[in-house]
Amino acid sequence: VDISAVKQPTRRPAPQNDPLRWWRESRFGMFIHWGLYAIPAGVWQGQRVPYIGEWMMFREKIPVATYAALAAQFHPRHFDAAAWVRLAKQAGMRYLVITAKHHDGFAMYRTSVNRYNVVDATPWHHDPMVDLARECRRQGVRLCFYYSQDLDWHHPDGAWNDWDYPAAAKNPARYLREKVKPQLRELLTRYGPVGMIWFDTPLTLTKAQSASIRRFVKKLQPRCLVSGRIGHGLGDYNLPRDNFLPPGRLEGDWETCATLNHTWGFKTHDHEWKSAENLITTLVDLVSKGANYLLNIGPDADGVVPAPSVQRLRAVGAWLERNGDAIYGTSPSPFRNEFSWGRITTKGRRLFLHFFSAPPKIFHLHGLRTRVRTARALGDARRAFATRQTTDAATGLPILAIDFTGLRFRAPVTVVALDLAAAPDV
Ligand code: H79
Repeated sequence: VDISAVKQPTRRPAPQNDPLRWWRESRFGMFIHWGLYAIPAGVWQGQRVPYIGEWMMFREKIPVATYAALAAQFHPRHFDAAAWVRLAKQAGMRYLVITAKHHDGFAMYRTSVNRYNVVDATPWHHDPMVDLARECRRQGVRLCFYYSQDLDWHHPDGAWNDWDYPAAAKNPARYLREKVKPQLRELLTRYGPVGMIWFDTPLTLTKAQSASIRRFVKKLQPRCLVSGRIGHGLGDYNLPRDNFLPPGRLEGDWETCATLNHTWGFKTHDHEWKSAENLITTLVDLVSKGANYLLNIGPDADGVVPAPSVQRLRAVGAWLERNGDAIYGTSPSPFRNEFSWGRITTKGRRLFLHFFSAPPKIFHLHGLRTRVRTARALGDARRAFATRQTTDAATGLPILAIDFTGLRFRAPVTVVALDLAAAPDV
């Protein structure tokens, strides 16, 4: 394996009071899509509706009155905020982003703006965000709210419902004034500190309108982050498209949001789950490229998280339990990002080699100029592997040889930490 190092620009260290700091260090978060769409769960009038579950209303052009009637059936007897947050903790996720209002316009929290919300319109009469806020505080997970600021298929002035409301009559400024801002005010004043508002799908709002939403958030909670999909480059960090896995190193702050199967909102018949191995290597890959991983669960209408999701998240958590040092608070290494054998992350004076398969007995890493003190596998610190640093006579490039005799490779990713005499230089 030839691993010639190509120098990459390194990220500037964040000042202590940078509001992005917790988010950068977290690297792994839980996305939760939960709303009325969990009731039809991908099936409408006996037919399976293609596409993601929470887009049901749009796909079927369901009239507002018909869709709103779903609320009468929403009574999630198994909702357990403590269990959801515990699952996030067990998975090693450090923040949680839940749909406070998705494109269907239904508020999953107590709002005074209208009666189209989980407290007033359902037999449950309960605000789950109160419980989640309490549990996040108790268990040490950052609470964040997803809020669809542009698409709203319920409000006459919201974007994209032209089957109930003629597009020509829409007044987006009125929608922002009557709904978006008053509801954001509620989310930012009633649940304690909010880590971020996760805005989504900018389609119609102008730059001035997006900027005014951003200012509104920051006025209420100056340290609350604003996701990249506020639009017009006004977010605190960048979001590629849903489920996007970047081919290489990214500059700046990024987050990939992704599903566990093929939908965000629960669907009865989507059983194609990504494997735990896939999730772990994806987490490593994203972090090595400078992106956070925001991984979704879609609880059903009873509040139950699908068992395959639970099982996979726990497997990721078990891996992070041993290898979290190589993920949390790390940055992409100054090396080229993708290696045939795996990935590299770095933190301070440590370089973490993430092997996707067992390395050869004598492994070579080219280009590292910094002296290596020790090489140890994470989760098995007893054994230090012998290292030797030389210079390639032909190219003049430094070569590090690591003798991996006795290394026990544990699938899917085994991490070897290199303690360096200084921050890595290539
Ligand atoms: O919340 C999840 C999705 O519901 C949301 N983002 C994640 C986090 C999302 N919003 N929009 N999209 C995903 C993609 C929208 C795709 C579209 Fe289309 C392409 C809208 C219009 C063209 C496909 C074709 C859907 C409707 C028509």
